Amino acid sequence: MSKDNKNNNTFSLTDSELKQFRDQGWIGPFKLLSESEAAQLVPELERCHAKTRGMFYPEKIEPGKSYYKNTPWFQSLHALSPTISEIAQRPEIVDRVAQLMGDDLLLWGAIKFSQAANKGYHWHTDTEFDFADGISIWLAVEGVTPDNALKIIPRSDNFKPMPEEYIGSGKYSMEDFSSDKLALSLARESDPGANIVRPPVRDSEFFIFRGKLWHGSDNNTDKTRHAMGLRYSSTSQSLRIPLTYLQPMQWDPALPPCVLVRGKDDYGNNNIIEMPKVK
Ligand SMILES: O=C(O)CCC(=O)C(=O)O
Repeated sequence: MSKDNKNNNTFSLTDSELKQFRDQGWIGPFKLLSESEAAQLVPELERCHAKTRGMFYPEKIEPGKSYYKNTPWFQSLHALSPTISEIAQRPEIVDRVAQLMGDDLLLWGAIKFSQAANKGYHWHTDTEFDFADGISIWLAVEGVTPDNALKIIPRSDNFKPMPEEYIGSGKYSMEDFSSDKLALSLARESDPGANIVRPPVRDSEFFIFRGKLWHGSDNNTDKTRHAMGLRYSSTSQSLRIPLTYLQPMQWDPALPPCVLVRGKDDYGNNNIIEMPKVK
């Protein structure tokens, strides 16, 4: 299976962007959507997310059972919507991601991240990226300003222990990790120069970050804000649906739907689907 390689990317990264990504693990913001596309994306994310069970980790995992045979994974909205799939394959994203990860690329995650007023998501890393190298995109869709965008800790992808290891050991709870102060003080045990950064994205713009960076969110406004997360990996990786978010990991027997967005698949490790067509 192959898709046209595009060696002369329209959206080339500058030397300083490449250096920032190498040194800090993130770059952006970059413009993606028009105002009307952003407005139409919110109901589309809601419509597709409603077809999933939402964020779900079974309390007791039955060996061999697939929890995703009949219900789509909440991270697979690209497989449910031609609109979402098309946005996730735009050259504004794929040209840049290909420069960071090579030309044989899969899109394997599209997620709705909505946070109501004064809500957020505790500091964490995405466990999927312990087992598959990859890149995340955070696209601001509605109600996002540089003051309530996703927070990251640059360079933290190799910091140990990770939040999940602290939580798994029982030393801290998820609620404890809502605190910037705690996350930063633990990150500084790995790197005394660590800091929290909010990439200055506004609606319709995205930033790119290494999948394993520590990140968290808080929406300190009185309105819901909407974002979309996208995930990309090289075709050499083996992508799986986690049934847990703490070690030891367990995986669903069903493979996540992936779209080949650039290049070819020489590995056959993944469940590659045809892109849903825009009607
Ligand atoms: O936007 C949020 O609130 C959470 C985002 C997130 O966890 C992610 O991008 O992986």
